[in-house]
Amino acid sequence: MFSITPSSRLRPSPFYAATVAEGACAMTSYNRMLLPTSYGDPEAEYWRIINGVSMWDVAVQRQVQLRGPDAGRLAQILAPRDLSKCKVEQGKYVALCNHDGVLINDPVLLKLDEDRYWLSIADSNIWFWAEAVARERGLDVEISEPDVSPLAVQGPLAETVVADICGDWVRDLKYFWFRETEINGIPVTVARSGWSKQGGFELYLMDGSRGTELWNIVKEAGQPHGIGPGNPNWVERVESGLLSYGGDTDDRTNPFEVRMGKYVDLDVPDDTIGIAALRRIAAEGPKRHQLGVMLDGGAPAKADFFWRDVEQEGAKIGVLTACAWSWRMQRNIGLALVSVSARPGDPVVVRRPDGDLTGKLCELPFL
Ligand code: THG
Repeated sequence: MFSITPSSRLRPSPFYAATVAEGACAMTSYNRMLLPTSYGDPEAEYWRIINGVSMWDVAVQRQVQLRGPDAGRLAQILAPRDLSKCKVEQGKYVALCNHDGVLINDPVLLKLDEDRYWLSIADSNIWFWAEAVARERGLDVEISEPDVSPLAVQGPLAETVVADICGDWVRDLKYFWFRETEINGIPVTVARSGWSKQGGFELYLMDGSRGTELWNIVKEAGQPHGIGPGNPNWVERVESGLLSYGGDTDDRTNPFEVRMGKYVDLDVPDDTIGIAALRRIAAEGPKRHQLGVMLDGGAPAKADFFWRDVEQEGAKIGVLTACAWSWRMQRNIGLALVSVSARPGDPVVVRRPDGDLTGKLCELPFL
């Protein structure tokens, strides 16, 4: 159909050569990089994550490093979640907001040291934001992008594979905790995390010249367990209700609307960006909420109807932000951002040019 024109604006992932060699055949854009999204057999890629183990190039989850005496202060100013008890080698999922309480990114924050943090970001430029906030507040902290590129190993057998590579200590890592180590002399940070609910790890490669080498080590260790290449899996993430910043959010979405309220602490210091707005929204109650939509019909619907209007009795109540054919549920399921007046169990119509779909709202996650 078309190809992607190479450009020095599109930063290559250290795993780019390896993913092309594996047969990557579809890519999407994310943080001004390319993210492999398919190796040609979506169903096999899906079942590998559900039943086995899969490896993904997620170098697009770029790191914004905060370093210096005020790094911790800046982290707390940026993130409306209490970080005062966050330990070195611990990570936390945080909802970065602007001054109006609008979600601008949902990174994993990693505390590497008392004076060094990474924000492992979703698809928006937090480097500019962190830099501007640090300068405007007169903080003693340096913002940079370190040479760090995550490789995800996900699925029920991921722990076995990563333990074979790194040792049994990885089995004791708690969710979002991490440790720096070496694999065959390659510097990596190993974290128990990843964008799936099937369990797994992320190996943050800290030497971009060794991507193919690390890829091949993981591939070889995973061979006995049927490892194969995959992607931040769209179907699994809809089933599990994992948020896609920018995919499920618009330019006025706040964390309470998209089930991130549990990651917001209203008693963080008053100088945390957006906290005044978040306190007000929490008191008033959000106007929209994210629910699932269980769609009728027993065949996969064409997956081209994102952000379609969702209606109830002929009136628009919100939008469908994602949709997938669930192989486990054998039906089309979607994520919707709808008015709080719409409740689980309500029948809805999803409007699309090639035919409306009917369905029912439901609680998330699906599975
Ligand atoms: N790993 C790393 N960086 C990332 C992502 C990742 N940056 C971008 C993007 N993903 C950030 N978004 C998410 C969304 C959800 C989760 C992690 C990152 C996640 N959520 C679980 C949930 O919602 O159930 C658990 C959260 C919790 O219990 O604290 O894991 O994947 N490095």
